[in-house]
Amino acid sequence: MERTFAIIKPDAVERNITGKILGKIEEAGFTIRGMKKIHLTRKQAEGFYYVHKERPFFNDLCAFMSRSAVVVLVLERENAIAKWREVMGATNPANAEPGTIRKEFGLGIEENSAHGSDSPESAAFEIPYFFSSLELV
Ligand code: 3AN
Repeated sequence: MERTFAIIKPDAVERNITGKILGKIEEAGFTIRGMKKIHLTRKQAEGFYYVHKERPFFNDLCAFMSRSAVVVLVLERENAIAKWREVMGATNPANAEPGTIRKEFGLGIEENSAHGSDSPESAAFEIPYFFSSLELV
């Protein structure tokens, strides 16, 4: 069993499609080990995305991620990291496979509805950024 970290991003929470995305998570066989709705500060968003701090889209991305609430999750299943990225689809919704979250719900390359850890190292940083061990069940 493996754990990954996921975010339902502001564009999706604002459009009241949190439940639709949770449905896809459950249909894909993930067990939700942790879940909460939070409104990130700008500083918290910058800390989360620090690996992208030199990228041209960093400021816009942090403004977007802190503009309204998100739902953060810890998901568990076999091969969770790769599987969740498959269920989300490509970063740019235009390139995402049919049936993926980003294809169905994403608005663009930035407002792409969902986040997922891209490696075990990322998951090991991202999960404890948001959850204490007591919050994981
Ligand atoms: P992914 O989320 O698919 O792993 P990353 O890690 O390359 O993609 O990018 C992190 C986030 O930054 C993306 N989820 C997206 O919201 C945003 N992003 C990535 N590339 C761009 C871009 N070219 N322009 C604007 N935002 C971007």
